[in-house]
Amino acid sequence: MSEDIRSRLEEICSRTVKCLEEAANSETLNEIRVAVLGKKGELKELMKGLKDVAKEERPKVGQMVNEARDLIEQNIAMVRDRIEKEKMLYDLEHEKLDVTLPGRKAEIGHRHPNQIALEEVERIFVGMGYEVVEGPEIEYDEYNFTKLNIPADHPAKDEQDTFYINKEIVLRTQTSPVQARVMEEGKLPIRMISPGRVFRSDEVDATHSPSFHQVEGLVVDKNITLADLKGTLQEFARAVFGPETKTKFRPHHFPFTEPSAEMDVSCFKCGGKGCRFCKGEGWIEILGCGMVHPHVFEMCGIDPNEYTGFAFGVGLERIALLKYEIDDMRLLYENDIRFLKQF
Ligand code: 2U9
Repeated sequence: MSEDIRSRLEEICSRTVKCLEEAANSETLNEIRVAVLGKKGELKELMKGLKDVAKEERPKVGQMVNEARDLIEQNIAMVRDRIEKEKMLYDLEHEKLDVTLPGRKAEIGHRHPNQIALEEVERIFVGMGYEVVEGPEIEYDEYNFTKLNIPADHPAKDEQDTFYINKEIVLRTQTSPVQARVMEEGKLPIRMISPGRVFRSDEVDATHSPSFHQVEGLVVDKNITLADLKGTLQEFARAVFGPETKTKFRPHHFPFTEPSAEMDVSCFKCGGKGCRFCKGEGWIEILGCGMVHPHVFEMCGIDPNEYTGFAFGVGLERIALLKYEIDDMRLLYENDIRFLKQF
């Protein structure tokens, strides 16, 4: 019986070695390995016959099977080596790398027009000695409205205009609460701008969005007057729209400033004569401003008899739209690469 197994083993070994020699790729090699050494392979099948072998002969037969397995495994390793080398040589010969081909151009990002406008506004005010301060987008009603002298029955507090998280917490509708917090800290004088995202419950159209950006400014010191406000904002307008820019202050109303005004700049397209860009007016509205209301000072812990100050607010998108002559605000939010790559 053991002689019978020996001759079958010899036959399996010589046949397998011959097949391995002819194997041309790793798939064939694997098929051979599974057929002979696999769970249902020829050697496993042969081992099933071990039960018919006399007990004293079983160790000898077991050793013969192990030797046959070792021999086949060694041959598989040799052939795998040979196939890998052949493949490498083939690849080296056939895969050609043309080092003279031009590289692929990487897409380089662009600053968003809002970001360009913001950096310009920051540069101008930092140049005048202002600090840039940011604050939370989710605010207490108290900081967003009450401390800014906006009374409970003011229309801006309506749910139609403001996003409420709950009765006391809102998405800030302006960045003024940042200034209110700085005033409360009590370090005077103050010369600051606060840029950031604000939220109003507006429908989306070419000039409105429920989320946009503002830059607000605040100066508080002894003897600050309306002349300081006018001089500062005039300087700002000339830095943004050119040295020939004229400014005009029209009386207005804001609850947090008294007196209040809106500032127009002479149209930088027609120099003030009137054109399509300024809708024939010669002037373009840019920002709101005013002297800080004494009530606001009191609510933020500053004595209005000792200190005065001015504040202003400008929509960042408005500056970006005007500067780059973009006629629809929605373009600023869509992040279409064809639009953004122009800046
Ligand atoms: C404090 C006191 C006063 C901030 C001001 C404006 C005028 C203003 C608008 C511009 C366009 C909002 O984005 S917009 O719609 N803002 O007109 N903002 S004065 O006054 C302050 C701020 C903080 C403590």
